[in-house]
Order: sequence, then C-alpha cells, then structure tokens
Amino acid sequence: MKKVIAIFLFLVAELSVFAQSTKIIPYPNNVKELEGVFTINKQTSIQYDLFNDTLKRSVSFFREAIQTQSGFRLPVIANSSKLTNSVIFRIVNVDSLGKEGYILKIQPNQIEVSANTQNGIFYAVQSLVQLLPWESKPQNIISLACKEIADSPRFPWRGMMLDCSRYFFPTGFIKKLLDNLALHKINTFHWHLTDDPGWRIEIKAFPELTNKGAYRKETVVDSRTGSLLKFDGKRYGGFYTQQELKEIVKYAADRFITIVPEIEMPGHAQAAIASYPWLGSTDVPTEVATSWGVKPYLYNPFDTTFYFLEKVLTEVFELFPGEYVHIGGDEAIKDQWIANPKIQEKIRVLGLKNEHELQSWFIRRVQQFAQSRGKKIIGWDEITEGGTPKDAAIMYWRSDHPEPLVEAVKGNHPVVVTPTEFCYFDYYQALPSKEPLAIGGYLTLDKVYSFEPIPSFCSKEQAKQIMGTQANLWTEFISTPEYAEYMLFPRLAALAEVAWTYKERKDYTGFTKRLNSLLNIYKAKGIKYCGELLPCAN
Ligand code: TNX
Repeated sequence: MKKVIAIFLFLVAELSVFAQSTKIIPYPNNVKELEGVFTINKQTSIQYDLFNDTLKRSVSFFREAIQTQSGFRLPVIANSSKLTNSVIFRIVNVDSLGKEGYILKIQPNQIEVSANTQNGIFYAVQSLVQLLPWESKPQNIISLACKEIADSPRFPWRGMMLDCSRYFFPTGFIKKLLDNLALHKINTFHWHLTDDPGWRIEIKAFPELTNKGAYRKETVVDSRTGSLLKFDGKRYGGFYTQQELKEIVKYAADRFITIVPEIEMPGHAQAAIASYPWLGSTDVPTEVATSWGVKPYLYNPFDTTFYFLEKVLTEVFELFPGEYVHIGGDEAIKDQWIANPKIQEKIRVLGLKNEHELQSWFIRRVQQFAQSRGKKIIGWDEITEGGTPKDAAIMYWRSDHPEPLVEAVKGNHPVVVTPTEFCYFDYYQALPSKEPLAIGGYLTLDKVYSFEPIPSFCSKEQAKQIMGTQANLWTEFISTPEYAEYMLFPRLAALAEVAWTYKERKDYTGFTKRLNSLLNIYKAKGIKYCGELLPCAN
C-alpha cells in the first residue's frame, strides 16, 4: 500500500512540475500548452495601432529585450497590414482581465498580446521576456513554444520596501531596482525616506533637513556589541534632490510601479529634530543618529510641528502622484512625551487618556490634512494603538502581535500584510556562519514561498480588505547595492509569486525549476543574487 501511495505522490509531483513547464515567475494563473513553435527572426514584425501612444512604451520594452537576445531591432508596422510572422499588440475590453491582466497567445504564425490597459500589456511583455532563451548566447532565431496564457494577479498591492535612511542608495541603483521589480510584476515601491540616521528627501521649505539632516558624523560599526559600540569616525550621508525624485517617479511610472514615499512620524524623527530643534519634545538639542534601534526622539504635538509636516507633505504630494503616503507610526516610545509637562497638559486639554491616544490624535490630524489634499495614508500597525484613524490603511508587520491585524480587519481598514516572519529580507537567508553580517532572524526562500497573506480568521468578505503584501529591506547592515541585491534576490521571486499567483496554483518544486531560468536573466542583468544554498543550485 505504501508503495502505491509513493508512486501516486511521485506522479502527482511530476504532473505538477510538467504543468509548470512554462518558465514564468510569478507563475501565470492560466496556462494552456499548444502544439508547435513561433519563430522570431529578422522578418518578424511588431504590430500595434500606431495612433495608440499608450502601447508604445510597453512595446518598446519588448523590442529592447529582443535586441539584447538577437542583436536585431524588429520593425514596427501599423495594425493588420500583415498577419503572419508578427507580434500583435491590442487593447481589448475583457472584464475578467481587470486592470492588470493580459492574454498572451503564442501560435505558429503569430503572437497575440492583448489587455484592457497598458499595465496588462506591460505584464504580458514581462512574461514574454521571461520566455526568451536566456540560457544561451544571443541568437539570430528565437523559438518560442506555443501556448495560451490568460493571466491576472491575485493582489493589487505587490510591493517592496527599501530603507534609504540607514544607508543611502544612489539613483542609478534605484532605477536598476525598479527594472528588476517590474520583471517580477511588482507594482509598488515603498520608499523609506526619513528616519533617525538620515533625512533623504529635499524639501524646499526646510533646507536644513538635507543640509544637516542628511548627514551623520559617523556610523556604528557593529551594533551587536551592546554598550561597547564602535564607530567608524567617517561622515556619511546623501539625499535625493527633487529633480532626481521627479525622474525616478517617471521611471517607475513607465514600468507601472507606484512609489509610496514614507515620511516617518511621530517617532524615527531624530534627523528632522536635529535639523530643526523646535520640532522636538525636549529642550536638549540632538544630532543625526549614528547608530540603529529605537530612539526616544518624537515630534512634539504642537501647531508648529503640524505647520512643518503640512509643508513637507505638500511637497511630497506634488512629487509623488500615487494615492497613498506612508506616515510611519512605528516604534514611537513615549518617554519624551511622558516627561514633558507641556505635552502632558496638551493630553489633558484634548481630553485624551494617555500618550497612545495622543499619537492617534496626531496621526488623525495628519490624515485629515492628507484627505483634504485627496491623499490616503498608510501606517505601520502601531497606528492602531489608541484608536485607528478613520480611513487609514494598515501595514501589518509585527508577527508576534496579531491583535492589530485582527483590529484592522474588523475595523474595515485596508491592510498590507508584511510580517517579519515571512517578509523581512534583512534577515539571514542561509546559515549565519556562511553569510555576511545581518540584523538577525532566519528567512529562507521556501519559507517566503510558503507565506499566505490572507489571515485564517478572515471571512470571504474580510479577505477583500487584504490589499496584498510586500518584502521589506531594512538596511542597518546593508550598506551597498550589491549586498541589497544579494538579500533581495531570489527571495523577491518567491514573494512575487505569493502576491501574484493564486494559492491553488503555487507549487514550490515547480517554482525552483522555473527559478533556474530566472537566474539566467539575473545573470544577464548583472544582479548579484544569493546563489549559494539555493535548492536549484545543484
Ligand atoms: C523594525 S518594521 C523597524 C525598523 C527596523 C527593522 C529591522 C518597522 C516598522 N520598524 O525600524 O529597521 O525592524 O528589522
């Protein structure tokens, strides 16, 4: 009997691997393998309605990929003048495809790409690009196996967060990262731009934020040494000018990625308070933080602070056109609010019970300002403490504190589920002894893959509040682009599949096989991924 079960399980496993022979990550939600191949050669033409400017961008990504693969640039012609040996792009109107879905039909005589929107066309192109023969050198003829894919994502928020405060990452790296997010059909780049060790966004109304706040006098070398901290003695810093930010926002939009900027409050505000001491909650001036961890510096809750934050946010809203702004809200220990008699008086005058309610009042005030400018706020799950501001979205991160997740869902708030246990890519991914120094934790590729973003307590109706998930790359221990890539890839491939592919379609064995092909693209693109200890490395 045992033998029969073993043979059965083997066959099921084989079948599922066979079913996933289409080497696309994240795996499409509908694939039908067809007979035959389509051959791309010098005579293959690209066709689309040349008056439809919106298609031009996505089509050009496809042309560029073919040029890299084959060395030739495919001619573009107007729609329907030639039907064979063509790749035809069309905007259609198919309800089931939604905003980001697409159909990709590879037949022996033509490839048809269709979607309701340019976003969908772009994702079809990403799938097509992954099907190219990256395992071999550029070729004159490219053969693609025929198939029909009808695909659309499980979640609308498929994200990745990068902390650029602890370490600053140059614009060239951010652009490369955006390219690579797009390859994985990630559509949200959450950009952590302010924190204690550095303010990274130019704000014209408050130049000291970057004159002063973007630089620290030195950096802790190994913060695990407890009270015996060692410092490198070197000034460190940098920031993004508004001109650079505008370029990056456009670069992201061209790849259908929305940037969600994060301006931390009321805590993680030491760099801002170092720049403008009147924002602080004590009379003792401070400097930009030189080490990591939770610092006591909080903005004070007086009108001058809101004047400041509203000016800052007005500039932020102009730079970032997306609907959400992230207002942080995490790890705001209340010592300075407790110790300040004027702040205690404010709590009394406002009729609040304690400092948690003051934080909630603070965030609500910012939320109302954002709302008046047509923006929504999202905050880390601590913003549920003392009462969740109405209409705020919650970013759930504390795996060991499930209460805010339950409260957010019950309170009808949209939620992005990004718990430390599955989504913290600053954690080790292999045995710590074999890896560069990291913050701690242990998050392997298969563990990321096993993540289910919809909490088991959710009803079908409540599940709709889960907007999606994201990977978080905090950078206390990640000071270079190379190391950031090592921590991100290929774990991001696993998370992308969690966010895009329906639960029933996921298959880790199939994923690791397909990952072998994706690694060839990583190599071609010069991504310094973590190749060691991968299940597919042998
Ligand atoms: C917690 S996640 C933080 C960050 C740290 C991170 C390190 C969150 C909202 N706050 O400030 O960088 O842990 O893993």
